[in-house]
Amino acid sequence: MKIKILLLITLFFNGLWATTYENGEDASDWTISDNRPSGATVNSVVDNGNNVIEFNGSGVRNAYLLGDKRDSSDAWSNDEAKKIKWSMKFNKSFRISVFVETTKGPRVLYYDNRSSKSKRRTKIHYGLGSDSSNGEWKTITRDLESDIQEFESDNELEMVYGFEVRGNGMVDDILLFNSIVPPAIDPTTIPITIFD
Ligand SMILES: [Ca+2]
Repeated sequence: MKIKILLLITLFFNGLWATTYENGEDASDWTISDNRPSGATVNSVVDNGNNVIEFNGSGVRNAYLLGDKRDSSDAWSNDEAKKIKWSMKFNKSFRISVFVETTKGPRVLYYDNRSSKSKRRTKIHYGLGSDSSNGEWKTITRDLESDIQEFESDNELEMVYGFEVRGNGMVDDILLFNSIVPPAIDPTTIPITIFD
């Protein structure tokens, strides 16, 4: 038992359990994937003393992409993680989409401030409730494979490609991980893998 505990701590500090794709300090990896209406911006800003990514445009009519929607040189192409975690602050409508590959083909999981959930063709929707856009920082953790299997019990997650935001607001600390739940501390303060 002692050996197992030590192994978990070692994995934790070697960063094998999670990959951070955003810590808020550099917005240059983001692209504006829907720039109509024009004028949308994405920047690294300081909020409560912490670097975060801020999206400023025409609300949900603009979109901002990290990674890619499909396999490409920009895509995360993470075939190990089954879960995702991010922090966000919105005070109006938003939509966060996670683009993945499954054994049954590409899927988009998207999360917003509605309260329903549904699946239409390759798109799977989960509402996080109106409280998710109350203007305060929220940390969202989703088991992507479970979210897929709730609608497709015989499907499996194969790869995660990227993350898209619609809406005016902020995000921070986007990471993919496996079975160990990340601690409630800023993951940028521990030596985990940073994806450039
Ligand atoms: Ca940060």
